[in-house]
Amino acid sequence: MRRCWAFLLLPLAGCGGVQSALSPTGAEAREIGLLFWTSAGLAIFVTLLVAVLLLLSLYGPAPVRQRLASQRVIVAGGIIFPTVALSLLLFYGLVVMQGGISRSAGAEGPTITIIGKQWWWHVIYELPDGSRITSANELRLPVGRRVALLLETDDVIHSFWAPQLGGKLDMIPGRSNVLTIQADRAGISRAQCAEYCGGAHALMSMHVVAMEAADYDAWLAAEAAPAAPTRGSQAQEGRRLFFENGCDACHTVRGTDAVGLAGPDLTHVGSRHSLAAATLPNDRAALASWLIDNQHIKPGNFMPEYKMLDPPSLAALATYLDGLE
Ligand code: HEC
Ligand SMILES: [Cu+2]
Repeated sequence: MRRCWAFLLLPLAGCGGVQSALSPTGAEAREIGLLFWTSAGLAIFVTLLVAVLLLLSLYGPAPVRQRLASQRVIVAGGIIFPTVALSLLLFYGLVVMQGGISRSAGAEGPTITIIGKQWWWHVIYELPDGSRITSANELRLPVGRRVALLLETDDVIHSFWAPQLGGKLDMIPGRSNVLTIQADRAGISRAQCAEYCGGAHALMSMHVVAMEAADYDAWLAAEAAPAAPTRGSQAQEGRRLFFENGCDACHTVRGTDAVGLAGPDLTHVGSRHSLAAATLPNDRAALASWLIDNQHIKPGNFMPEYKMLDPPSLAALATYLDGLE
C-alpha cells in the first residue's frame, strides 16, 4: 500500500534534464531559478504556518485559542503580513526582470534572429561585418558571450523558451522582441515553442548547442560556407532527384540552384542534431522516413509526402541530404 505514494513523486522526474528551468546552465535562467525557489520557499513557509495556526485555533489550549481570536492577530496576520510579503516578492520579481532588459545593452555578437514558422524555426546569424548566415531548426551559442536573440514570426504568435538558458519570450507578428542569454558551459539543451500555434505546435522544438568560443567561431565559418560538394554516385543521384521532385521550390541549398523559402534551409542539414524541429533523430533512415511519412510523423506540417519514391530513390535522397554537412 505504502508504495502507491511513490507515484506521487513521478512528476518530479520531469524536473531534471535538458529542458528544465530547475537545472539552469545560463546566467538568466539562474536568476529565474532563484526567484522560483524564493517564491516556492515562501509559499511553503506560509502554508505550514497557516496549517499550524489553524490546528492551534481549533484544538489548542483555551488561552492560545483566545489569543489567536484577537483583532490584532487578524489584522497583522491577515492584512499586514501578506501585503508586505507579496510586495517584497513583486519588487524582487521586477528587479530580476529589469536585469534581463538592461542586459541586452551589453550583448556581444553575433546577433541571432529567430523567426517562428508553423512549425519550425528559421535562424539567422548576423556577424559584426553585417553578413547574414541562414540556418534552421538548431540554435548554436558561444559559451561566455552574451548573445541577443531577436524573436520574430512570419505567421502566428509563437514563443521561444529554452528553459535551461532563460525565460520565455513571445514571437509576435510585426515585432522584434529581444531576449539576451548567455550560456555558462558547453552542452546541448532543448527549446520548445511555448505558445500554442496550431496543429503541430507540440512538435516545434529545437536543440540549443552551446560551444566553446573558439569551436563556435569555427562552426560559424563552416555554416557560412555553401553546401559541401556532392561526392559519390548515390549522392549525385539524390541531388538529381532533389531537383526532379521540386524540393528546391521550398528549400534552399546555398551553392546550388535551390533557393526555395517555404521550408527550412538545408545547406548544412546533415550537421544538425535532429530533423523537423527536434521531431526525429538525424540519420539516413530518419531522413528517408520523413520524406515518405512526414504527415504521420508530424501531422499537418506544410511539407507534402513523397509516397511515390521507391526505396533506391529514397536511399539516394537520404544520402544526398546526409552529406550536406
Ligand atoms: C511545399 C514545400 C515543400 C516541398 C516541395 C518540400 N518540402 Fe521539405 N519541408 C517543408 C517544410 C515546411 C518543412 C518543415 C516541416 C516542419 O518541421 O514543420 C520541411 C522539412 C524538411 C526537412 C527537415 C529539415 C530540418 O531542418 O530538419 C527535410 C530534410 C526536407 N524537408 C527535405 C525535403 C525534400 C528532400 C523534398 C523533396 C523530395 C522536400 N523537402 C520538399 C516544405 C517542403
Ligand atoms: Cu510555435
